[in-house]
Amino acid sequence: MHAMRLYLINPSNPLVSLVNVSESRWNRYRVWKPLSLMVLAGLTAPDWEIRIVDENLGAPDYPAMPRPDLVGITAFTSQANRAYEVAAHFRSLSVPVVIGGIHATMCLDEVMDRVDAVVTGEAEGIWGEVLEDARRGCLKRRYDGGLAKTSELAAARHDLLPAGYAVGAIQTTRGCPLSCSFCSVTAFNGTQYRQRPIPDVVREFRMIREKRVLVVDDNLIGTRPEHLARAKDLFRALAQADLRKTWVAQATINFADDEELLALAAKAGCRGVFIGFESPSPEGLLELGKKFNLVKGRDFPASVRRIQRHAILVAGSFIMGLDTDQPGIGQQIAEAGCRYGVDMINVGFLTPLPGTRLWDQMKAEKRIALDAYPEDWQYYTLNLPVTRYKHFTLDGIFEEMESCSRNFYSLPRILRRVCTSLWQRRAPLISLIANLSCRRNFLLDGKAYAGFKRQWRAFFDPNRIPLQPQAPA
Ligand code: B12
Ligand code: SF4
Repeated sequence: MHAMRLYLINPSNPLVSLVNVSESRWNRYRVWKPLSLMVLAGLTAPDWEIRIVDENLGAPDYPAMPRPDLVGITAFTSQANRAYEVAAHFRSLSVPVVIGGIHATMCLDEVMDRVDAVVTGEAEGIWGEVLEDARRGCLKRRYDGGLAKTSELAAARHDLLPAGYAVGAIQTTRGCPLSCSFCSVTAFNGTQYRQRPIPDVVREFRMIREKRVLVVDDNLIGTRPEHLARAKDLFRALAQADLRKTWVAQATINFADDEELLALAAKAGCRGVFIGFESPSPEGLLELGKKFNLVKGRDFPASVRRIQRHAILVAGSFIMGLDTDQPGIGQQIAEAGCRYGVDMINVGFLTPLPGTRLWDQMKAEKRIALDAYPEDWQYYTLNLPVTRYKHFTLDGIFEEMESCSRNFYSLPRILRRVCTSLWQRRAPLISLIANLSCRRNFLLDGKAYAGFKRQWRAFFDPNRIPLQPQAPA
């Protein structure tokens, strides 16, 4: 029996400024590893010869590569177009192609038409069967992995990608109980917060080559007392293992509420946390269903300060273009970021992603402007406006984004933030690189937007994104 050759491919979308290495050297310091493919590789029997292709490092010359027996492609929604291009290439060579991941799960019918097999849900429970069927030449059209038992997760293959990534990746929990209206996580990974056994996480952490790690969990510490207790145990175990690694993670603002948790996180190597503030106004938070941020008496600046006192950087995430947002929102978000005292901000346009409550609402209200799928998926990067906003024109909302960026990422403000983090011994170098990379990415987004508008003028029906604001139908 000859060894079977498997290519696992992460398609790239050049419109995602965050992963654009060729145009921003700062992004070289934060090219994120495609963990889904590393996990799939970890689930693959040793008699398969595996190659992971991360197109974010540059697309290879596929025709020059040896012919594989099977191709597996992952795709977020914004990567779907490119995924179909790559699939078409391999199918033209009669190589079977299987797609999995969030887009395949949410847009099953569309994906089915373009590949040989689709895996919906999490792959752990089903990937072995897919490989066996592929080996026997009898792939089914559809497989469903459902939700995996986190006690049974295999370690990802951290050895397969080339060296040169600045940051490794690991996952310690899945699912989020909070179910915000714009977010795909609850729809895909469920409301139940599932935690991996701590010894498994520590063992896998050791396998990571990079000194810096992204913990990809959507909500590292969870929401309930038992979640927090487990997070503390995890941090104790990581500190005890003395891994000499630093890491960044995502959490909700309750991360700030427990001094012991913060001290343990810092001791375990935590140097940064992404926190979803989402909107500077209570009305905005209500609109997004982010009630967790509306807890009475919550003092954001004090919370941020408490986290930073443990030498942990805080990145604040915001969404622009809500029905409750009015002209001036760009400035308001920048001011909120400064007032809260965060080290950087990440702002995206309100974007209906398939499978979310926001998608259902926008569709029902006929407000999705870019809906010529699959071509238009490439614009679902959160950096480009794809929908009709209640109070903004197309140019208007983009100007708000520019004003936000110009304000928050002005050089004097960057300098002040970096000096403060130097003074407070809070990873000033990371702060500097992250700020410069965000500043550069906003400029790239401007370029992408100019191209997008040129195309829009040339090809698109002028009624798709009106130049005047439109109230919901
Ligand atoms: C880390 C992360 C990133 C990283 C790294 C991405 C990467 N390539 O690894 C960065 C920061 C670059 C990023 C960027 C973006 N992200 Co992001 N990201 C995540 C996050 C937090 C974790 C992803 C992860 O590694 N999960 C762990 C792995 C193991 O799980 P998984 O990917 O789901 O894979 C499992 C299954 O899906 C399945 N599977 C996946 N692929 C395949 C393929 C095959 C063949 C098979 C059989 C199975 C299979 O098997 C795996 C094991 O069970 C997710 C949230 C989440 N919970 O997934 C958001 C998420 C995926 N991101 C999202 C978005 C919107 C984006 C951006 C568009 C916008 C942005 N600015 O953040 C960009 C787009 C990037 C691009 N086009 O290249 C959305 C995607 C929604 C959607 N419908 O597409 C998510 C779900 C967050 C959300 N709140 O909604 N992201
Ligand atoms: S935005 Fe964050 S808190 Fe809200 S559902 Fe998604 S992962 Fe959970």
